[in-house]
Amino acid sequence: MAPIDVVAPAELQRNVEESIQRTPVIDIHTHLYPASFRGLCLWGIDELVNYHYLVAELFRSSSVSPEQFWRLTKSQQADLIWDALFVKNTPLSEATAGVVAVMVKLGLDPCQPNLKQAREYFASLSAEKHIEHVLNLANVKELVMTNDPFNPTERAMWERNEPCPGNFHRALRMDPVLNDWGKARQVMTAAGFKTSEDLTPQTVSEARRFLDLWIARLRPVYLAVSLPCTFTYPDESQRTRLMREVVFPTCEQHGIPFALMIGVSRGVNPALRDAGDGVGYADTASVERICLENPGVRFLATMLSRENQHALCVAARKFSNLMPFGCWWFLNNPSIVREITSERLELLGATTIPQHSDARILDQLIYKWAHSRRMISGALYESYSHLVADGYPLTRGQIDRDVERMFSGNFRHWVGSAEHSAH
Ligand code: RAT
Ligand code: ZN
Repeated sequence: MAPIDVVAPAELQRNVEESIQRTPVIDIHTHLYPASFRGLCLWGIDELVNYHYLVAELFRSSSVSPEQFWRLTKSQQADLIWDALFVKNTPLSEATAGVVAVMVKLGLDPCQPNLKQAREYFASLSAEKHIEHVLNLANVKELVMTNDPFNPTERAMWERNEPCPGNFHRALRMDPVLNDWGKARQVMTAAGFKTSEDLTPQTVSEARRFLDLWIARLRPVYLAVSLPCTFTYPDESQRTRLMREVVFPTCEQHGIPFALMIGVSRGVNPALRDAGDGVGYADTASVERICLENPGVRFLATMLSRENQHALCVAARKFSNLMPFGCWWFLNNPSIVREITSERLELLGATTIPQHSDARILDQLIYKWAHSRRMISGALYESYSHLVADGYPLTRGQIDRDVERMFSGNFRHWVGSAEHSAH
């Protein structure tokens, strides 16, 4: 007998959409902070309009130079971007359309000639209440921050033991360790760790002790790095040795996954600062070699180039310790999210984490998740409709189970008890 909740073909699309809308998500990579982190907790219209994705677009539609732009105050910068991209242009790009979606959802008029109305609205809010409101609107129940002990402002917050609510998980980000050992060393040395330029046995054990200390302090759900598109593993570099001798053994010992974010070309146009990074095709075979060499470590991986996505899926078919996640940064556009999600569903079923927001400004959760949900829903519906067309009796329970896995279950399973065992 067929199960009672088999979905009728005519109801399939609506059922998938409803399941995607009502299932809360764990946003596994953001740059958000709780209100207790004051200056690091960004929200409101000036921050939204000054998002570096929009700064990059400004110079295509205004004659202002980057040098002139950086001399302005934050609100002057926002005024300029608003005028150039929202008043004198139609907000067609994903980053501009996102601001419109946020404003409309919060009851603001996205066609105003200036930001006065929006500024008044945000000035009347409290950070704590607004965080709660936005998380509810976006249906994000938990999120993972990006926590950088090499950033002095952030380091000071953790050293002061600022309170951190339970739904803001920590991720220990260690870019300097693997991309700029000189900078990492300075921070370690200032904190009393005895490291040298060369990776002597003492340096290796001190670097591990530094990570142990920060793991104890942050109790992170994963450790993470972003790597350039030129990244190869193994190679003759210090980075390979640091990965092999410091990072991977630390992950294995603590039972904490490692997130590889590969494919950035940093500072392609340095005058644009944060907005000046680009993308490049990277070597997926390096990810395979890392997974092969470290069967005791669980890896999360996201790659920035569209051209790397298929090979990353194939790699995940070979290595059960590899979890592809998200459509990162320049890939977080509806058409590409749709394409990548379909590719993953076809190659890996529901065993991936389709998206993270990368939100830097709290309010962005609203549009990033609304837009991603729309596209994930389309891709999932398409996969199910092929299955149903072939005669499979798909049930509502199965739809809910798949969505729950992709939105939170897979991540929860991957990080396991990392947060607790990191004590
Ligand atoms: O997407 C972004 O905002 C980028 O600037 C980066 O932060 C990137 O996501 C990263 O984590 O390095
Ligand atoms: Zn990021």
